Amino acid sequence: MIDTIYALSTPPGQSGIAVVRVSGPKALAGLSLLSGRALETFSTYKMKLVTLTDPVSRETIDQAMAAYFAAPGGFTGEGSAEYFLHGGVAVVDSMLSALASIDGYRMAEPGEFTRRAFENGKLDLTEAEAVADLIHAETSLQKKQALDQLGGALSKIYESWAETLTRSLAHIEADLEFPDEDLPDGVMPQVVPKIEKLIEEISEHLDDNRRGERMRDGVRVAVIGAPNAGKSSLVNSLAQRDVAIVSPHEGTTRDIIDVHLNLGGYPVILSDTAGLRPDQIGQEGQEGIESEGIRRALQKAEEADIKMLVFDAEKLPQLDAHSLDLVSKDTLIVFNKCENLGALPDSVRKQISECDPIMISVNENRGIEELLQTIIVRMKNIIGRSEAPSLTRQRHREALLDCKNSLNRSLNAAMPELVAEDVRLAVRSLGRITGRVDVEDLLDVIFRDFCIGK
Ligand SMILES: Nc1nc2c(ncn2[C@@H]2O[C@H](COP(=O)(O)OP(=O)(O)OP(=O)(O)O)[C@@H](O)[C@H]2O)c(=O)[nH]1
Ligand SMILES: [Mg+2]
Repeated sequence: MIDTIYALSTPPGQSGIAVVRVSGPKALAGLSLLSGRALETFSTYKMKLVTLTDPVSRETIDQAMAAYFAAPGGFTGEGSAEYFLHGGVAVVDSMLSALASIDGYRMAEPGEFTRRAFENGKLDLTEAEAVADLIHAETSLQKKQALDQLGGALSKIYESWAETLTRSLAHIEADLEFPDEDLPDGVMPQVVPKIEKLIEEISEHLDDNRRGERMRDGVRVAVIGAPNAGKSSLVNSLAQRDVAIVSPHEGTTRDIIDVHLNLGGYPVILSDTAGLRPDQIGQEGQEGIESEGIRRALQKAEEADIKMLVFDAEKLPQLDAHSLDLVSKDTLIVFNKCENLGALPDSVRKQISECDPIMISVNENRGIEELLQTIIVRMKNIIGRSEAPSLTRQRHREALLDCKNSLNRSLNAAMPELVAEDVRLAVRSLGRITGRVDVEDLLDVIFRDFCIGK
């Protein structure tokens, strides 16, 4: 018999209400046992005020609201109960220990409720992943992406592709078995254009600048530049809190400091880095720490979606040579400490001619809003252009690439039997994204990322 699982679904600690969730064949029996009421008292989707009593110690646990969802309703698709308790530590503890004492009950693993919903066909895999994304969403746009995916936006695309392929496969197989005299060339002339069109659609879907993944994980913005240019000051100003140490000494920041921000609905990981000081690179001892910091800064710059290069306006017309080496046409150039600067000298403009620099003064809070808007516009260019649903995980990308490879192979296959085999493999790859085909090996990996109680 399947275990009945339970877990606290709200965060541990004090709260107004704590929700404990139970799912499995004994959900209703447990509700009846703890409340001392007959099974028939409870009807599906109805809340009831109950007094819960520990079946072993006979101590009162709490006066609580309880709801029952008969299978196949509710989230998991199996019988389930939810208890809305007073959110105190002792109440929750005694509830969990009472549940543990019931025969056939055990604590749920992370993500196990959602896993059961998947296994009972309530959600496909992309929708189950969207549940985790929705819980982790920190910005409005992340939330929108997760809700769209939960609503089946991705499933619909992959299922329609799988359906097109399955239909083509049926035609090929029918022709292999019962060749049609009226079609001397077989069905391939009809099937090939369909496969070609699908390859094109999959390529377009894949060529999305990793939009969905960036929206899920955050756009990476690295703040780099010479020591003392005011990078940490700028990061603190954008984060609106003191995350990094600021000092008049060069080489204050040694390690990377990542801050997660919400800029205009876009999730951003802003990284403060060590000032680039070429004479420190390759140094040993104390200086070696700075040297390592610089190495990490350069690596961060390399990996970033947006490179923000900060120059010290007080040093003009001198431009830090090491920073200049990192300028490309996509670099976002910022001059800080501009409170006393009129205009940029022509010689300086020439050196950064491809870029449109932004003049700011962190100390006087000038130009920060313009800088913010510029960052947001750049992020829109990177991830926000299209309304089409976008894949959100590397796993989706790999399966789509497999699918595309099989389809490309099918176009060059020597015999219709081999075409059929490749198309069958392509359908399987799509099925692995939504979980329609054997994905047992994937499940542990996917549901491990969930929290307990979901
Ligand atoms: N005049 C002026 N000084 C500033 C401004 N912004 C920062 N500073 C000062 O510049 C100095 C260096 O600032 P930091 O933010 O520590 O510079 P950093 O680029 O992070 O330096 P490192 O971590 O050493 O690479 C501090 O004394 C700041 O107070 C500004 O807009 N105007
Ligand atoms: Mg710093």
